[in-house]
Amino acid sequence: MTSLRFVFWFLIISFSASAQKDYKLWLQYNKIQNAVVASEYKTNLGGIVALGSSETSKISLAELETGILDMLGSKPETRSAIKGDNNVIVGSQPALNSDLQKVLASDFDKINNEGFIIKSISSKNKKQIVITGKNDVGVLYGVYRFLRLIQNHKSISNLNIVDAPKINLRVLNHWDNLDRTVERGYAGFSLWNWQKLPDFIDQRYIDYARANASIGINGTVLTNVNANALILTPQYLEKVKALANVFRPYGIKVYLTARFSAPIEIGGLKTADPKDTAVANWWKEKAKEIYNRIPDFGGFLVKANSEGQPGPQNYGRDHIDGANMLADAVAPFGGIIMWRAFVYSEHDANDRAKQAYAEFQPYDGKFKDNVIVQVKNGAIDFQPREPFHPLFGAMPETPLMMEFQITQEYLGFSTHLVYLPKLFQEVLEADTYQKGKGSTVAKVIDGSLSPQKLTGIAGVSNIGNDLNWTGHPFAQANWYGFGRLAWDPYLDSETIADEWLRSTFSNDEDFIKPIKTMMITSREAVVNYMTPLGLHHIMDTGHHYGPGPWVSDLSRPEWNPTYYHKADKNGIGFDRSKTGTNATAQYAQELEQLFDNAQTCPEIDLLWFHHLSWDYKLKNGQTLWNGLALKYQEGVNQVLEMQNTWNNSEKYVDKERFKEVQMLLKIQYKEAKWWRDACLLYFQQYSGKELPAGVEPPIQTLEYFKSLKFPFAPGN
Ligand code: BDP
Repeated sequence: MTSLRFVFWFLIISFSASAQKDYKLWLQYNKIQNAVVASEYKTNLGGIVALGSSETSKISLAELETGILDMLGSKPETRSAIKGDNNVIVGSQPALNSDLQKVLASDFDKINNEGFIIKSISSKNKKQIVITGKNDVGVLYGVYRFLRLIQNHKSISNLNIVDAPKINLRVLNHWDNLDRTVERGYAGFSLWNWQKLPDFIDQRYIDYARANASIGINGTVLTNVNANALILTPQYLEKVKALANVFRPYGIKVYLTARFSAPIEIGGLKTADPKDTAVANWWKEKAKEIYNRIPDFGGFLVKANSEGQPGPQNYGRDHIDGANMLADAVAPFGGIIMWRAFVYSEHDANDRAKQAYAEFQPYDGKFKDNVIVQVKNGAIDFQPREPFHPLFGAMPETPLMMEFQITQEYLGFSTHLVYLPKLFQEVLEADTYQKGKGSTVAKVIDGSLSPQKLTGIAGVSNIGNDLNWTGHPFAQANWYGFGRLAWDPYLDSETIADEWLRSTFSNDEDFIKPIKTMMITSREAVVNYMTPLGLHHIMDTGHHYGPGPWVSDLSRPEWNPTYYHKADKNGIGFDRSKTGTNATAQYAQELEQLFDNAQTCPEIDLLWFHHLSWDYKLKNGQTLWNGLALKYQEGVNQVLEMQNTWNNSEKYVDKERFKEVQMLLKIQYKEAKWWRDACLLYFQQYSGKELPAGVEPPIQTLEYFKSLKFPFAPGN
């Protein structure tokens, strides 16, 4: 009996320790076992001198203390004044003494309001480390960066880090509904427990804010873009206020989605026409009401006249009328409007990829100062790979906000390991040629190409109430990586993977090296086994789970995968060149020419821009059919390799997370084969050709794959 009880408690304790690891994200603060590494830190960390008394300063101090305690096993002395040496002095510029202010003056000139300085200085022959910024949130960011250095076993003996975010609005978009379901959410239900708010503050809200602050995210849109007007009623605004109060000390502002027809639905008006005075006044009053409760409310995110959402066009007005009316309502309080450019219509016979550009480009320069236009990274919809959205190269007079999708709607949900910063980096590095060579998307959105009053980046959140937040332990890296790239869009995704792995799992080089390679490969793997060579949107419709290239019977043409791949006896691909829809003309001339010609078009985008015969010769000498089939196989092989790599890492990882990832990779492998077999069998009907050597023959029939139905696939 006693031994049984012992086993039971042992199981409970080891389960919770492991579960906590999953929960703790990249803030593990693992105890440093290497004595040499630890001793450098201990020498440098004699005491902490914390200046400032705001809530944010208290968080900075507490974080520093727990971080150091967990990693080094003892806490530095807290000193009320700078006595002796080897202190960490933590405080904002105004709180520093005049000597320090002088020493750091030129560094302060280099940073903006959210930036920080981490510097080893020697004052009166005493060695100190200063962590400072212009305000307390900057200091907090500095503290997290400092702790990451220790987490990653980097030296802190001679520090000189001066860093500031390059993009001002670094925002998560939660597609969370008021009933706690999450549109395209694969990690459980919404974190926001509206029923218990405002009185019950879940510890998770605090941990969420902390995780975001640690990577520099400074805004959160709490609600789905397919909005519900109820969030704007007093009852819900009280709840929003409670969340805003939790997030504020972490430097995070709250935003809401505004349903354009709210004046009718909750305001009792007969119209939501943006030119109607009563409507404009209703929004002004609503803004006042919100700002009374939440003085630093960020503003609204709006999806209008898109996929059935109401908008100004319902009243014969346009996006400018709608956005500017709302902009006027929040302007007196310093609020902003994030207006989405994700529009396409079933009544428009034009190529869907061209529609957002056609509609929005002529608006360049016409939005009010506090409007930023939010553009998805590609012209269709968060596919495994898309060429960058042509709007990024075509609206120099308008602030454009990047919208990435962190949740993996089209990339295997939370069951597939896909390291998205690799995708994000590809988009950010893409050259728009707007002002000649080197006009990258990153320079467009950070305002360095054409100066902008607002700069921003949004990521559609992959967070839910799953124990590990994101469903897949490695999906945490996508949240982390989004934050890091939002801070600095020029960072390398490999460096980010390195940081994340060290902070989340282990510093052992024998673990880091192969696992980093696995992460980096994972993005190309998903492209290969789902949509190689520029194919796109061939997922099963509605839920987007699994392959559905055969779907052709939906009422809206552009909801059918057949619309996108156009496979027939003559070949496959969407002709967007001059001979087709001429979508290539939406890009700068340099790119237009490059994309227009199949010979010069990058092969990764080949079938995005061209319809080519099955016998078309690829650069490697293979026919298109063979090349396509081999790509599908390559994707499957890559997942197999990922599995092997992970299996070899067992000794570096706690049991729980090791097992979780192992099981998930098994599912991914199964589903990669499903993708390969279903797509190849389907396309083979048109190519009429055998599978090339090296491609495993499918075990199931096409009919079998077509018969699979998933009425309860999550997130739909
Ligand atoms: C699509 C999603 C849909 C979103 C829409 C959007 O399937 O759930 O509402 O994007 O971004 O990809 O508005």
